[in-house]
This record gives sequence, C-alpha cells and structure tokens, in this order.
Amino acid sequence: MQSLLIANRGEIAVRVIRTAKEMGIRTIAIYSEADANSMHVKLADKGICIGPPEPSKSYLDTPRIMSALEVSGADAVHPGYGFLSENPKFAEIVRASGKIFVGPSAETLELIGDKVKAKEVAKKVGLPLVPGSDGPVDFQKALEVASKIGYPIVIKAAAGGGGRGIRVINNEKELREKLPLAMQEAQVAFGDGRVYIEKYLINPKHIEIQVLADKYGKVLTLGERECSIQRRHQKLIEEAPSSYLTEEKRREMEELVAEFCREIGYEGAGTVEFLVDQEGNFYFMEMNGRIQVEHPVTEIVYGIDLVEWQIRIARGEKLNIQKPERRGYAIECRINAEDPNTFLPSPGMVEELYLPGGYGVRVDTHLYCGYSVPPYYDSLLAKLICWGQTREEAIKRSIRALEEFRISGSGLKTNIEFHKRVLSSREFQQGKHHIRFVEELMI
Ligand code: MV4
Repeated sequence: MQSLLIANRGEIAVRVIRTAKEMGIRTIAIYSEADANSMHVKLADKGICIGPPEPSKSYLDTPRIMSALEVSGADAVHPGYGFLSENPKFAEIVRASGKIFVGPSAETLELIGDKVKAKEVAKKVGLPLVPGSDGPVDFQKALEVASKIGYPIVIKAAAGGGGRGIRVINNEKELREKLPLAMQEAQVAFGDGRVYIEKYLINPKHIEIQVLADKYGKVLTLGERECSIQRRHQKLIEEAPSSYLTEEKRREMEELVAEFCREIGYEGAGTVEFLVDQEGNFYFMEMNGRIQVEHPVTEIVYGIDLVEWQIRIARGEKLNIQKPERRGYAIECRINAEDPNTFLPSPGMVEELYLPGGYGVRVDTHLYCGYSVPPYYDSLLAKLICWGQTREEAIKRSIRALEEFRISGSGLKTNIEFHKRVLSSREFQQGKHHIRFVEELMI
C-alpha cells in the first residue's frame, strides 16, 4: 500500500492521516466545498474536492469518491466512521475496482448489517441473547412471543442498528397499534420491513468489546469500553475498562466475541455491542464493522494504534502480536458544537482555542483558530481522552483538562460544562450510571 484515500472528514480523517504518514503511506484527502479549509485537507499530501456540502453529493456519493480514487491513483480507501464506512455496496465497488477497502469484506458487512442474521450467529456460538423472537415476526407471532416474555418489549428493525428503528411497547394494545407502523417505517427507512422483538431491559449499561482480526483467522480482543453516558443514541462519554465488569466476566465476554468473529471470518477492527443488566448479565446486541469514535480509550489503556492495525490487516499482514497488557483507566469526553440547554447544533467560527495538555492528556481534533465549523455535518469538535492509574485519577484529570479547555467564537457553543457536571456527579463517580443517566440528570 503506497497511498491511501481517506473517505471522510473532521477529526477521524485527521486521525487516519496521522497514522498513515507514520507508516510512510501517501495520503489523499477528499473534501466537500464546505471543507476546503479543513485540517484534513491541509494535512494530507493531496486534496480532491468531490462536490457540494450536502453529504449525499459528497461524502456519501460513491461515484464521486470512486472518481477521486481513480484520479488520485491511491491503492486503498479508509472509510473512517459514519458515511460509507459500513456500506457493503461501497466496500464491494472498491474491491471490484482492484483497490483495498480498509475494513471487513462486503459479505461480512452485509451479514452484521442484518441484525436478525447476526443474532442467529451469536446464538450459535453461545452468546447470550435477550429473550425475544427468534428471527423476524409477523403480527400473530409478535403477539404470541410478547405474551410469553411479558411487557415491556422493544420492536427493532432487522436492518436498523445504533438506535435507528427501535420502539418501546408497554402493553398488548400498544403492540397491536404500533407493530404495523414499525414495519412500515422500517420498510421506508431501510427498504426492509422485517422487525423482531425483545424483552425491554430496564436501565442497562452499554458495554462493547473491541476486536482486531486478520485475514488468517487470528482474532485479538482488546477488552471493553463502557458507553452508557449518551443522549438520543449519541454517545457523550466513554471509558475503558468498565469498573462494572469483573476480570472473569470480561474474559467470558471476550472469548465469546472471539468465537463470533472466527465464525463469520471477520477481518479488520470491529466492535461487539452488549447491554448489561443490573444483575450483571450481558446480552449481545449487534456488531459494528468500523473504527469507532471512542477507539482512543482502548488505544490508551492497551498501548496500541488501532488504525495502524486496520491498515496492516487490510494489506495482508498477520496479527502476529501478543495481547498487550491493560494499564489504568481512560475516559473520553466528546466536545460537541451544541447549545448546552437545547442540545441543538451551534456551528460557527473558532476565534479562541486553548487545548489542554500535560501528562495523560490526548486531544483528537480538527479545529484551529480561524476555522469555521460548517453546519452540514455532525457536531463533534474534539475528543478529550484522559488517562489515570485509577478511575478516580482519570476523572480528576478529565475535569482539570476540561477546565483548561477553551473554545469560543461567534455563534459557537459547546458542551464542555455538561461534561464537568457528569464527571462531578456521584452516580458517575460510583460507576452507577446507566443508559438513561443523562435524561435523568437533565430533569
Ligand atoms: C435495547 C434496550 C433495552 N432492551 N434492547 C439502542 C441501540 C441499539 N444498539 C440497542 N438499543 C437498545 N436496545 C433491549 N432489549 C435499550 C436500548 C437503548 C440503548 C442502548 C445502548 C445505548 C443507549 C440506548 C438508548 C436507548 C435505548
């Protein structure tokens, strides 16, 4: 691999470019007209404008990206997260053009994108599933399964995921009303009307296992991240390891995840998502076939560059390393351009920027003074990742770093104060937070 086209923008494009450069790989940025002055374009060896600001005409437009790939002569594509990163068609088109897609095969993306099929594989390898329907349901089957497992239940779209196409149902009357709607919505949103049902778990934690797997069947699991601090399926704070898991439970989850990955012939970096209930039981939810926003907390506690391994695996290298030892605790705060009260996006010009630093502090960002945050994309401005020998130290260091952090400019608001509130709360400090914590904090 001589050169790599980064089919993304923002902090993740910068993140990938940095590692590619260290590996001696030439980098090609693509950018929309709204991103002409973006950091990823400045850092890359070459930039190609691919279209107007709207994602559908730029970062989501396969033909335009394939043209840029052809023109640039790059021999590989890194898709980052979001956009086309888990699109099986895109992965297949890249492969068919003779280029390397840095990620799992189209077949694997297809399989894990189908939540019903993924659950079948999970069941086969012995991963625990939430009680529910085995496979998609029709009206009769849904009523039958629901009365057996009891309410509340959730209806989920087979082609959904990440919180898209999920609905809570409290009783049979509601199920009769909402099931047809849920099926129609799934058909419209995903072109696939299949839905399945599960028992609704009350106040679980969101815990996910990181994996790396090479083309030769070697699978390495790198512990978990806890991502329970979220709002409307947007994660806000993630940490590794989770203080909620015992070493025994961690090993059990990691072994099952490794078996799942071997079963589907997974390759690249990936994440298997679980919900963990108040008794400590874990349940498989879905697998994500991309590098995730929160990957740095795993990098910090395991001392490994996950993007480097994505690239090495994609170019056919063996994952010939021992599992690194985990050390200490890392916490990531996602700094977003949003109004602290309404959570509405608040883009604008960066006029003043002071990034925190010091021992145990990492900031992944594409911001610089004079940069204008465009309104067309997600509102992530920066990720603050702090390490500590203990969780308490990681929390204290995060609060100290948040106090140093200054981002301001006309129209630009951030959620820095929100992070200080969460990190200072008793629930978070005691590790008792769950997926509804932010909702409860805001009341
Ligand atoms: C659930 C659940 C409760 N019970 N499944 C949403 C994202 C998707 N990956 C799984 N999701 C959920 N599935 C059962 N059986 C609650 C959620 C959920 C959630 C999960 C993780 C993080 C945040 C969440 C917010 C709302 C609902």
